[in-house]
Amino acid sequence: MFEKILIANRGEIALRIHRACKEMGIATVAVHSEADAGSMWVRLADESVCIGPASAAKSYLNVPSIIAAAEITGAQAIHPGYGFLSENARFADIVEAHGMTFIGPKAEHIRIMGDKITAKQTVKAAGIPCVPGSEGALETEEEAIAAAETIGFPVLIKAAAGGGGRGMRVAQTPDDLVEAVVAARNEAKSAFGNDAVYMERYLQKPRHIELQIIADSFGNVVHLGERDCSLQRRHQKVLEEAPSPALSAQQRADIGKVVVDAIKKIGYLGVGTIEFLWEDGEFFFIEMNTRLQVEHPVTEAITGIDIVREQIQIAAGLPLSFTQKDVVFEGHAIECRINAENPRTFTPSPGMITDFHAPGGLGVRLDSALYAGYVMPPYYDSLAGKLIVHGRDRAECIARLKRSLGEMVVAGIETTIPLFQDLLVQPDILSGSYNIHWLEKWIKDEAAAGS
Ligand code: MV4
Repeated sequence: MFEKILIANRGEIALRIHRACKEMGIATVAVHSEADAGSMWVRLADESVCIGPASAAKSYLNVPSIIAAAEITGAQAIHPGYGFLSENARFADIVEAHGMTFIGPKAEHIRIMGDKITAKQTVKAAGIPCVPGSEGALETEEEAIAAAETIGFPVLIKAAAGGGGRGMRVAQTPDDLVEAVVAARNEAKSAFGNDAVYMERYLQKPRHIELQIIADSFGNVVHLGERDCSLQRRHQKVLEEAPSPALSAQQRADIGKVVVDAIKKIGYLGVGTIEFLWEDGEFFFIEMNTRLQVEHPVTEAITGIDIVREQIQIAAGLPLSFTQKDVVFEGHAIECRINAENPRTFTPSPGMITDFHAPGGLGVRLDSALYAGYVMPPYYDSLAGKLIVHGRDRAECIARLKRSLGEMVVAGIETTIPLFQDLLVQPDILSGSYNIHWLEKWIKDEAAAGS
């Protein structure tokens, strides 16, 4: 087992990883930018190294600086968290080339899944149902027209190097097609330096349901159930829950088996999330994430499994601590991503936290690095904390979530806490009847009503 792990990330996830390490008796190295020098996870870590100025490009994305920090502190492994370098195959290769362990999948699988075309081809060949679409990248207009005629309109043009919604264009009719392909290709080129695009049938009202899997180096693969992440704004998840209100136990078991068998065939290692669109009872694969996800705590809440601990154990060559039959789903969990933003305009609201009080009680978890006196910096994402609440069922979970939000104090900046308090009285939210478009429509309607 590792004696020392360098955490190549910041904020709540750096603290989360630090916590798992300390409980395992592993020393931690925090790396931080100049702007994060006074932060909680730096203070709690056993050692810390300043890796550069505030800008992420010069600090948290600065590979030579991070590798140097690992070498001077003698870390045996690096945990990338999520975002930043967590899905950078070159970084994974460099870490391993320096004799350290990258706590994550093999670089080969990061590359395969990072290209959305090879990702689909790989998982489809392994038996996972995908959205009907083009075989590969669209090279010519004629190919696009032929593919669209086979798929049927409306179709969606997507960037192979994309994800998170960038470089996507819908074509409702044949007249829109060429323009949609050209626009998607141009955006892909400027955003990713790669203009490869592909086509899929456009699903009009799906839910976003993702399956958590974990695989060790002995061929054991287990799924930890699903998370419903349909409540998104501009491709940013706002609220996630497990299990999905829409799935039956049979549907969960069925897709779980298909995915576990496929992940075994692929030879995947570590934690991973298979993203589906779910519409009219059918699953359609869209992407696979080869990292620990922001919303992993809702899965931890209903399974009682420490996913980061398992991830570290797997990276150290140990087997999973459990088998599929040991995984029992208990109750319901919901996560609110609380951002340092105005709750109506979503304008970022960095600044000094003048007062802070975390909610507590049975089934309440707040993953946050905030404290009274902390200055929320303007240089990074606006996530201030994740409030994860568990209950014996969805109704109890919602009641507890509302109570927790009411207790929480973050003074000195604006946060999206009021957004969640408004959401949690909406009939569609209370009944779980929402799809991927629900939140943006509700926000737009609220703004129009001048609320
Ligand atoms: C889709 C889709 C409809 N049909 N693919 C958005 C980002 C990326 N994860 C894939 N996305 C979508 N792909 C087909 N064939 C709709 C979306 C989509 C979406 C997906 C999940 C959650 C929120 C979303 C918001 C807008 C569009």
